[in-house]
Amino acid sequence: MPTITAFESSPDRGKGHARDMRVRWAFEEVGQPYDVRLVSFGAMKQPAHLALHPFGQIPTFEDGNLVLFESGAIVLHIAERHDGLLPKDTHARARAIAWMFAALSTMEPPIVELSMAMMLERDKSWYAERLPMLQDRVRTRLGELARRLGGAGWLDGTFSAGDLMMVTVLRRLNTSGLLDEYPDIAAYVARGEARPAFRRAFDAQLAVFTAASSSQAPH
Ligand code: GTB
Repeated sequence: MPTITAFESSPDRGKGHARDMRVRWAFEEVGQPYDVRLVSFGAMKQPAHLALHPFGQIPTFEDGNLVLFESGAIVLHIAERHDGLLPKDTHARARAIAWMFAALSTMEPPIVELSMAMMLERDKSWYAERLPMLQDRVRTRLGELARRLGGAGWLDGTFSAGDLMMVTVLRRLNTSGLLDEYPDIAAYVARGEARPAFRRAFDAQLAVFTAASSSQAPH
């Protein structure tokens, strides 16, 4: 059974924003059981974990003697080895992979920049001035994505790994208020979150947070 790593105690308090969520979701979509090894922030920077992940992060993936890092590479590996996340048609498959890259390299950077600022920079003198600029960079991408998506259910026909990746990236905006400005995108994210495989993955990562917080609660 493949094993992935995830935060022992996720800073998002179980909201499913850490990048193990997309890997869990991919496993659930294809019906592949998996194990999870939880790692602390300290352990991530120790040699044993650095041997799996050169940047000392989660998630990692181990299956037999294959070790992978980078959530995109892990999801692609799962999608290539199981039915359900990539179309059989060669061109449709290539387009689904292009959407995975679009999610990771076009949409995710400005979204992460905004969410990091909202998490870590609120008390800084520059925050009020910087925030609208970061929001507008995200709006530009959301507007472009909304134009392509229109009222369609998924990005390119049937649900694929491209949608899985895009929905996990867009979810990071859930508390920003920006998704409300793009109803087709908000509906798209909600559609992804309503999939039974998403719910199972979400509940699994939430259970880690719930168990960690109850074990730390004063007795
Ligand atoms: N490009 C890599 C990938 O896609 O796998 C990025 C991996 C990554 O950023 N991992 C993060 C990590 O291990 C966890 S997901 N960080 C620890 C470190 O770098 O020392 C990023 C994340 C963290 C917290 C929240 N949150 O609190 O909402 C959301 C996302």
